[in-house]
Amino acid sequence: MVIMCIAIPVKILKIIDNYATASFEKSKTALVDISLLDVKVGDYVIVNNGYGIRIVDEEEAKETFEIWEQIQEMYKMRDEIIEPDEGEVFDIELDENILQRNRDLANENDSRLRKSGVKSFDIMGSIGSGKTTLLERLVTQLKDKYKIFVLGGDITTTIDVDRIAKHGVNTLQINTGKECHLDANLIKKALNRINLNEIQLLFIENVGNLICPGEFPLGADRRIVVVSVTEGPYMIIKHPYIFGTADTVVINKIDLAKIMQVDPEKLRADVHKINPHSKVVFTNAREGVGIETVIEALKL
Ligand SMILES: Nc1nc2c(ncn2[C@@H]2O[C@H](COP(=O)(O)OP(=O)(O)O)[C@@H](O)[C@H]2O)c(=O)[nH]1
Ligand SMILES: [Mg+2]
Repeated sequence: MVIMCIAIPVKILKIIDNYATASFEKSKTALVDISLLDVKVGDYVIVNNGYGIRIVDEEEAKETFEIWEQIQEMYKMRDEIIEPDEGEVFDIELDENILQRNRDLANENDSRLRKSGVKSFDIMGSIGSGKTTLLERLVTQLKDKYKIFVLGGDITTTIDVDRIAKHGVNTLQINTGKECHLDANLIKKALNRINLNEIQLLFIENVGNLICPGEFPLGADRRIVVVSVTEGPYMIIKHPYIFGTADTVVINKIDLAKIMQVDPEKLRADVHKINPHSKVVFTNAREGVGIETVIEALKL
């Protein structure tokens, strides 16, 4: 089977600093990071993971739109599920330059944080898994021992950082707009606004998602994934990439395990199948159960 990748260009409508609004598929608009390109209003741009990566001329853009329309017609007619042949991997277009650029910036963030003696933690997990509740518990227990700063990543709103700020620690919100993850560039910008010599711990709550954040290291010392038993028995085996990158996995809402008929020990075994070195901790973050063990796992 041949799988073709087609990148659909967007048309730049309005430029605000490093960002632009752009139109695609006739009536939809998107926010694009144009820091990699020198674009002007009216240009057509190929976008990958929110970054404009290449300017294309109008003729090429129109040809691509025509192909895209034909593909959509084909999809309308299709009612079967296409599966890869044995050993075949679907070609999901991910520009290696973007990922490499992110890794370079993550390394910069990492050395900057280390130079200032700041220990940093990237907290990932689905929406509602309990990331903010866990953070509230962690900052409550650790704030007398360490100077803590919390960065909150969300598509929009400051609800989570407001919850954490109530515990008397400094916070900063990063709104990603439409992006499903934080990236090292956003963290770099946030670090410019923090006096790193005045803090000892930096917690970063990533955008609620189990797929995208895995691909975008931020430069934090440790990566923590929070998964709750209410997400069902298959969340871990379905997302091997992100669990493969986690130093610590927090299995939360264990108070609901029986009701959900999910065996936390089975989830622990799933993590260790993917990542034998990952530490696994069971918590009920709402009631504060298991928080000491998380703190030990983080060596704090
Ligand atoms: N029963 C139970 N509820 C929890 C637990 N941890 C978090 N919650 C609840 O789950 C919901 C989502 O939690 P939140 O921390 O906002 O999740 P986030 O989206 O990952 O930051 C809130 O209503 C929390 O009170 C837990 O261990 N047990
Ligand atoms: Mg949250």
